[in-house]
Amino acid sequence: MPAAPATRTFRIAAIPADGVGEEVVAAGRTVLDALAAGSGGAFAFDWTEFPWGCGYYAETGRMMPADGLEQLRDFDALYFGAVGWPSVPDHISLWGLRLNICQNFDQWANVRPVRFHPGITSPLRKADHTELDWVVVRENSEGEYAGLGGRNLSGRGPGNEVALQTALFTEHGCERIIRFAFDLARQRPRKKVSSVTKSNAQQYGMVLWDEVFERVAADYPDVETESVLVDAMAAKFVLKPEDLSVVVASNLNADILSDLGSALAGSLGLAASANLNPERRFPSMFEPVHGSAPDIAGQGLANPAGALGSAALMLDHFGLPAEATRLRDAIDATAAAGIRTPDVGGTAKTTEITDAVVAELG
Ligand code: GGG
Repeated sequence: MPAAPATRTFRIAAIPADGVGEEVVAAGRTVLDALAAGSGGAFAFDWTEFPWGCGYYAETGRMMPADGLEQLRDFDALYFGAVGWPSVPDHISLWGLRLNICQNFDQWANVRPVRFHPGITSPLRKADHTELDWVVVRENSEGEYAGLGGRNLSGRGPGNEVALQTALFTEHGCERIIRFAFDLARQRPRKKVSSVTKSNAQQYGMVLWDEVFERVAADYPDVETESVLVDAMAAKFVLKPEDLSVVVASNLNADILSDLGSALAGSLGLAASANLNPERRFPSMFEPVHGSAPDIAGQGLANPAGALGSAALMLDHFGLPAEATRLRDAIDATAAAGIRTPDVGGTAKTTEITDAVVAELG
């Protein structure tokens, strides 16, 4: 009798958090469980769900428990939804949950692929643009989101307040994310890295970034490079998208550019992302780029494609690239068959997309 394949069980912490996060994480869990069920016992997922977020904040005054990081530390991965709800100031919800996890688990590389999706209209789908296929690599541990600064610095009271928001750039932080971008570019058909700063106006940290980029680039003579100011890069995203492959930028700049990129692909709802701790000392976190979308939350209208694409990135991380490709193909086939949510011109509900992707997976 042939031996049954050994089961690899991946322990995943699901943190749907707020708004549409619940709907898209549920979609991702259903699809991943369907993949596991079809794997003939080769792999399985063991889920634990954590009810943290703005609802938890209303009950406890915290976005996650004091020992929340300890509770998450030993999982193989974290699968996150979205954070933010109008009842909680955005900086409190973001720092209390998502940024708390990213920074404490040293998830310093945020990988955000941007590409055309079959059957989805993009403002860029013009005959003279061959393909849209980039990866935005976002520095995810420091820069403008280092959390440094202060309020009430003038001491002069209301109406005269002075606040300071400091961006932190370390040579180590710049070098590791830039090397990550070059290593990624080497695996892609177009071996090119575009570095983005605003070093003409921000003359300390971003000049350091530019210098590190130039030094690291010398180690990758096979990779084409360019350094572009962020305002010019925003224009280039729209006007010359075919000239890009890997785009590496600081925390804030890449946050903004990747939203622009996903809108150019057709919708923010499409964009997937991975917050990686490449050393694997801590769990990495996979989440759609979009936020909690209070305007459509709870109505079954959320596009699960970003969350499903993030699940595919998690499969890559688990060393299951063939399964990741199957999942991406199933997402694309569903959209190409006209089963699409309203943000991309359809009428389908979140659960209908989920069921159609599961059906595509066979
Ligand atoms: N799923 C992504 C999410 O919840 N984003 C909310 C947000 O405001 N993020 C800011 C950031 O990406 O740093």
